[in-house]
Amino acid sequence: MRTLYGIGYSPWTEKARWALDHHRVEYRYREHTPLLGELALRWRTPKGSRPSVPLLVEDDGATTGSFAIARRAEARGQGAPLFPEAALPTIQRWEAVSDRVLAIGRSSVVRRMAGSSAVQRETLPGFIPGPLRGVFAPSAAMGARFIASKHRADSDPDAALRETVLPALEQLRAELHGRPYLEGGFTYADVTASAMVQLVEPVADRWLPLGPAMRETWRHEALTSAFPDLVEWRDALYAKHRQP
Ligand SMILES: N[C@@H](CCC(=O)N[C@@H](CS)C(=O)NCC(=O)O)C(=O)O
Repeated sequence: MRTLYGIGYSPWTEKARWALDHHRVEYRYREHTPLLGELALRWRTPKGSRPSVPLLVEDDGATTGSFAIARRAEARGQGAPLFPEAALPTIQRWEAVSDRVLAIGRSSVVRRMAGSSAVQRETLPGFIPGPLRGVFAPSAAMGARFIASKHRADSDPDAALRETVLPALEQLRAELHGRPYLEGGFTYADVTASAMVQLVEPVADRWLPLGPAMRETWRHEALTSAFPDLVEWRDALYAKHRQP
């Protein structure tokens, strides 16, 4: 059975799931637990690739990275293409920006996670029963620190937000210019660019469920006030193109 390993709150995992669902590719989803799941992740990752999720494991091999998984979904699945030839330069440009912005988001989230036992409890694996979640919360904090060191988290995520995220969102606003799509129709450029809006205001639980503490951790009040149009754009994309 085709299996996608991911992290439920990660926008990279969401990009891969969106593409797989768009192309109606069947798969089962398995949650990856940072640190605890590292050995299994390394074992499943193809030689020469960096072990990270999302990771798609199929009978004939494994694909790592949201972009490669989305392309694989397009090759395997059905429905309107997300990677039309003419849109490739736009898609690749926004993919690079999105990857950098999401890395800053991860740095910011893992830093906040390390100091919040509420977020730590929410991100523990589901099999840990309610009364024990407080006891196990520090293991989630260790997982967050592990991610920070493995992915070399920005030492000053707030500065990176100002210097990189803000201009990226302004650029997105300018390029959209009030239109529903970055290209003539819905493409992966919209999927990858809209993932950045998760740092502004996480999308509703209906699409990507988050615990209340994790939701607050992603959200940036100043960005929410500055970019309501991008939140509206992202929500309209989800309403039209994302199956719950
Ligand atoms: N460029 C990659 C980035 C993937 C990535 O950074 N994944 C992180 C998400 S936090 C991860 O795997 N973290 C868990 C771990 O490394 O154990 C993509 O598009 O999928």
